[in-house]
Amino acid sequence: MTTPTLITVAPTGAESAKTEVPALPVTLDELLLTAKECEALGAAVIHVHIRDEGSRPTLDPGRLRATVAALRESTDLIVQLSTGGAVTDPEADRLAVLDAGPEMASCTMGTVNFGDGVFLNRWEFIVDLHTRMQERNILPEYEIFDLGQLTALQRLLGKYGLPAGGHVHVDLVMGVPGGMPGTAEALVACRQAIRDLPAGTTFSATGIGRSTIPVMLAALATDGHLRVGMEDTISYAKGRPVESNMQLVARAVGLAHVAQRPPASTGQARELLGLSSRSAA
Ligand code: KMH
Ligand code: ZN
Repeated sequence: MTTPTLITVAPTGAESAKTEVPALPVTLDELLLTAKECEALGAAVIHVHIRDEGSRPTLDPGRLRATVAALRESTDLIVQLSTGGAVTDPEADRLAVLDAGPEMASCTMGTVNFGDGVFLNRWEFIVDLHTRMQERNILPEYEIFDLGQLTALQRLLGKYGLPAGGHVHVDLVMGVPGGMPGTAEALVACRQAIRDLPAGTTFSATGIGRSTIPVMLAALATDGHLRVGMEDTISYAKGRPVESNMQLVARAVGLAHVAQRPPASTGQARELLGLSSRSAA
């Protein structure tokens, strides 16, 4: 039986400025519209970064809670909050993201150079995020920017146990300047390392910028799932800015059909991720 394709949309991120990328959803209304349209096209998970009234990245607890509530109210998407935030966000604020009670949250498995910045993820901080998510019944998406971070994940699970519910889900973030390249070869190397994680581990992959297509094709060919969106990709093709997140989701849906692995519904996605038998925190 073929595995359906879990499609995650990451619509906003923390890196692009609204002034430079006007199609970026930055207000709650823009985010909700994007979420509903992407769900209708075939996305099942939304990876959420929010912005303040000046369109700057924020981890404001009130705004995060309101965002989770509004997305739950108007969509059936699995809401995954970013605990990565922006490279400048302090650890305490990143941990406090969990207080908004999402169904999922990201947990990056190591420090990585991130363009001109450093995305700092100390071991103790990772352990804190992992154990707090266990306590609150929040499913982590382990973000992997480099091959060795999969070994760090193996160590984390060996020492501190599986996430609540027992399912492990990984997202390969490829092609970040400072991380692993966004190539089929690098993805296959990660795929091999994922085999050393607990049985049933699922993975998605995203390629930053122009690596989006090779990464998507390689993920589809190796039983992987897809993450797409304007957090990672703002050029649809050379010289063609992305018009909307829907355009990226539609392309991923099309490729998933070509691969004969149609998009997972939100219900199928919850089954795949072991979320269907539990309630959100
Ligand atoms: N914005 C990056 C520094 C995550 O969301 O967890 C981190 C990031 C990863 O986007
Ligand atoms: Zn993110």
